Order: sequence, then C-alpha cells, then structure tokens
Amino acid sequence: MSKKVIIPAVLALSVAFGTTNVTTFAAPTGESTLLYKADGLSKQEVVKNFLQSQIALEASEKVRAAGGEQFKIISEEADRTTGTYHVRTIEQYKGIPIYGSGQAVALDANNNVYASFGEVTQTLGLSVIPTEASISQEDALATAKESIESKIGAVKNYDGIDAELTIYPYEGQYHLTYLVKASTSLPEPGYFHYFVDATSGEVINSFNAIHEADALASTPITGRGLDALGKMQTFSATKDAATGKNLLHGTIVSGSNTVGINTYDARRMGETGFILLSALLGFTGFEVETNTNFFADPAAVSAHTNSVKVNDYYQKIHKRNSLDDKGMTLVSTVHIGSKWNNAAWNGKQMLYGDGDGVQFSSLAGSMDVAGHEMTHGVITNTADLIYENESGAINESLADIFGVLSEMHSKGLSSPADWEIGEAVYTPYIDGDGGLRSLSNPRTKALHPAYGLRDNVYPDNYQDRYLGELDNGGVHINSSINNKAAYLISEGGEHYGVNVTGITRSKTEKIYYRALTLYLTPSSGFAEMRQAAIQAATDLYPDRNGAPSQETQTVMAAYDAVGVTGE
Ligand code: TI1
Ligand code: ZN
Ligand code: CA
Ligand code: CA
Repeated sequence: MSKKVIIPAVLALSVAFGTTNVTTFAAPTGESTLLYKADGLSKQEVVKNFLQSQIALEASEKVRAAGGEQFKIISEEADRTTGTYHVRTIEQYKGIPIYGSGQAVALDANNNVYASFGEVTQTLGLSVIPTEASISQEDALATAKESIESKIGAVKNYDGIDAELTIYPYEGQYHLTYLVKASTSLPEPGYFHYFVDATSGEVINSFNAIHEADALASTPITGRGLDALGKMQTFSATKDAATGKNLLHGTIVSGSNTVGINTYDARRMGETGFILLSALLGFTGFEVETNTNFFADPAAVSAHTNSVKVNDYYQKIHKRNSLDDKGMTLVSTVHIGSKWNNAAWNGKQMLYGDGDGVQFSSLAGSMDVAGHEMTHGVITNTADLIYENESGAINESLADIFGVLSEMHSKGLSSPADWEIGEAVYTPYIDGDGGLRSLSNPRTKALHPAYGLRDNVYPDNYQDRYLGELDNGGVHINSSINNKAAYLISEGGEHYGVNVTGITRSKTEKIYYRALTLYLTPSSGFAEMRQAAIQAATDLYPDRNGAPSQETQTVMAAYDAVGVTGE
C-alpha cells in the first residue's frame, strides 16, 4: 500500500543521481557474510565509515572538502532479543538534509555491519549545489500559503506550518529549497508539502500528503512483546499515521494471499454485552496502543501471534485462505469480561477471557484454544453445524480436533504428540494435570455429577452419551466421543475390544478437513459424521480391487470402536 508512494521516489533518485543500492540480506551470524568489520571502532564510526566506503573516494573526499559529512545519524536502537544494533542515517550536503535519502544499517554484537538497506548517492560530491538562500523562510511560507488557499479557500488557522531548508533532488538536479509542511483541517483537511526554490522563490513541486493517508495510515512495523506464557514474540503491527501510535493491526502474507490480523482490548466489558455489541454492531473493542514497538499486553500479544499460527496451519496444510477462504481479516478481542473462564467465536471474531486465575489463566495464552475458536470460524463458513445436540457436539469436536492438530503442527512434527486441549492455561496452580479435555483419553477428565454420566467422566462411547439439556444438549461433553474416534484414526489402539490401525496425523487431518468442507451439513450428527469421514477417506485413499483402503478401514474401525456403527 505504501509502496505506491515510496517506490517512484527511490527509482527517480537512483536513475537521476547515480545511487548504489547496498541492500543485502545477510544473517547476523558468520564472519563470511559481514559487509564491514568493526576493527575496534565505535558503532557510529563503523556506520559512517561503512557508508563512506560505498562511495567512490573522489566523490566522498569532495563532500568532505565542501565542508561536511555526507551521512548523518538520525536514530539508533539496540535490539535486545538478537543482540543487534540498528542505525538510521540520512544524507546531507553542508549540513542540509537531502529529501528522500535514508539508510538503515545493522550491526552484530561485535559492531560489524551485517546488513544495510537504502541507497547511497554516489555523485553528491561531484555536483554543484547552491547552499545560500536568497529568499527568507517567511517568503517561502507566504508563497506556500498563497498557493494552498488558492486551492482550498482561506485558512483561518493552520494546525501546523513550518519551513525547513532542504536539498530537493528533482528532474535530474539538486535544488536548494524550503520544504514547507502545512497541516489544515478547515476548510479542508490537508497535509501540504511545498518545495519552494530558495534561490528563485518559485514553487518547484507540491503535493497533498493526505491523499496518501491510506498508505501512511498502514505503515507496517515489526512489533515485539511478551506473550501470556512469558515468551518474547515478534509480529506484524502498524504505525498509525494520524496518531503516531503503533497498533496491533498486522498482515500475514502467504504466497499471493494477504490476511489482516487485528487484535483489540475489551477492557473487561461484560461478556454478554460484548458478544451482543460485537455481533450486532460490529464493535470489536479498543485499540491496543503503544508509542514504541513494544506491546505490553501479554494477552493481546498471544491472541495476535496465535491467530497467525493457526492461520498458517490452515494455509499450509489445507490451502485455506483465512477462515472464510476469501482472506477475511482475523479479529480477536482480549480481556472480555471480568475473570471470564472461557473463549468464544461469536460468528464474526474470536473472544478471550482473562480466566479467574484458578480454573484458567488468560485463555488467549493457549494455542489450541485459538485453534478451537478459529475452527468455529471455518465451520461457520462451511458445514455450519447447528450448535446444539448431536450437530453441536460434532461442531465442538471438530473445533477440538483442529485445535490440537494446529498446535501440534505449529510446534513441529518431532515434538511429542499432544492430544490435550487447553493445558497451557488450565488450572495454573496444578502442574501436570493436562487440559480441560483429552482427545486421547476423555475418561481421564472429571465431569460434574449434574450430568449424571457413568463414573462422572467425559464419555468415550456413543452409549454413554449425555441426553439432557445442559450445555446446549452436551455439546462440550458428547464432543469427546468424536474426539476419541479422531485420536484412534491417527494414533491407533484398542478400544472396547476393537483394534484400530493408526494412519498418522497428516492423513487424519486431511480426512476431517475434507469431511467438514465437503460433506457435513448443518444438521449432521454422529452417523453422518461417520459417513462423511468414510467418504472423505475413500476419495483420498481409493478402494483397491473393490476393497476399502487401509485408511478407509481405519475410519470405519474407529467409529465402530466409539459405538457409532452406521447401522
Ligand atoms: S466456542 C466456545 C463456547 C463458549 C460459549 C460461551 C459463550 C468454547 O467452546 N469455548 C471453549 C474454550 C476452551 C477451548 C477452553 C479449549 C479450554 C480449552 C470451551 O471449551 N469452553 C468450555 C469451558 C465451555 O464453554 O463449557
Ligand atoms: Zn467451542
Ligand atoms: Ca494442547
Ligand atoms: Ca494445570
């Protein structure tokens, strides 16, 4: 977006002024990739010497002879995560800044230059550039005002207006100009830039930067912050041009797809109120803001980065472009309610409570919870399973299945299998008790006696299902029956006397995704789930000589094992 503004300027500069692009993408390790060695010099000296070394000696000496250095440091920043140091410079001539110039130089822990971005002007020292103004700053301001008001009418009050001597490279020549920047709100909002020739008084060029407001409003930045589990994360965020603040609005680029990720703060607004406001009016909460690129809200950082991970899973494994497969923006809101022990999908976005600190810590902290909620988003856009009774249980189960699968995918296939859901945030004071639900062994999790189930545990068999009205007809309870089937398909095992041969996670997720997106319908229950999974398995792993493939046989055996026999 901002590219359309930036690229022409850079191109114009390099064509007209013989610039050298010194951009490299070396990693901050390894001697061989270094662009410039520190040799005991200070960071600032290294940067300036390095940039000087990019210019032919003759030209660089002429700049010095003309009375000054070509490069001026305008900002420095240490990055504690990587131990690197980042310096921004602009170019100047006799102390006057050159419009549009700029470099970013990166130093490793030993002050060696390992990367550099931005072009270096080669011919500055060889050019004849006037540096004595013959008109005053006031003249330049008056010229700009006159032109602005001829365009938009009389301006009573400028929100801001100033003039600064600037060397302006324009149409193959360096001009000594006053750069006048004027902000107006009435009669029309504007952010005018005027280049007034400081020797002739003429306007060389002008533009209204407010037309670029869109581009400016979404300058991408890299944010950082600790997540809810105390881990430092790096993520895509945005600098808001209007306020100068950084916001948790990011983008994920994957191939030709771009997905927005926006994360907001409900500031503990009650969950019921928020869910209504959000669903009816599209209210998403308040911006998460910072003046630096450090974001200090761990729940927000977690929600933001977990939605990137889950989206990556759907993108990479299932070639799905966001939840609706049309690139919809991923919206999350954290700090819903006070001590709310839940997370939800409200039909449009993800919501996360902070937990009461006993049953749950901040629910945004668990990647499988994010995977669960985001899968409801996928379901809304596909089978749209009705959220009660059997179809509701299948809905909840698919949310759990893709919740754990996306977490395992994100953590890498070599990590031990993790079929628990929510363990990262469940009962923070009790270690090693796993998650709220277990897909591998649902009966290890206690269930309130009010449900009246056998042994007061989650069911792992259709015969033991809950038939009452609580929990929308047991959507979070009977989901365990289908969860167990998915586990058996992937990992195999004996269950109620039925032997199931596991076919791997990778095949399991393809089967369930296909069943969800192609075969399940809003009213599908357990029997339809079995049929859909068998159909998906048969599509992907066809029958041979009239006999079902191992994969299809495994699906049938797993559903037999949990008592969903299809008869
Ligand atoms: S989709 C959401 C329903 C919440 C309804 C309330 C308005 C849901 O299922 N939330 C998950 C959150 C979760 C997921 C917690 C995995 C831990 C692990 C859920 O299971 N909620 C339970 C507590 C429930 O609502 O009964
Ligand atoms: Zn759910
Ligand atoms: Ca887990
Ligand atoms: Ca625990």
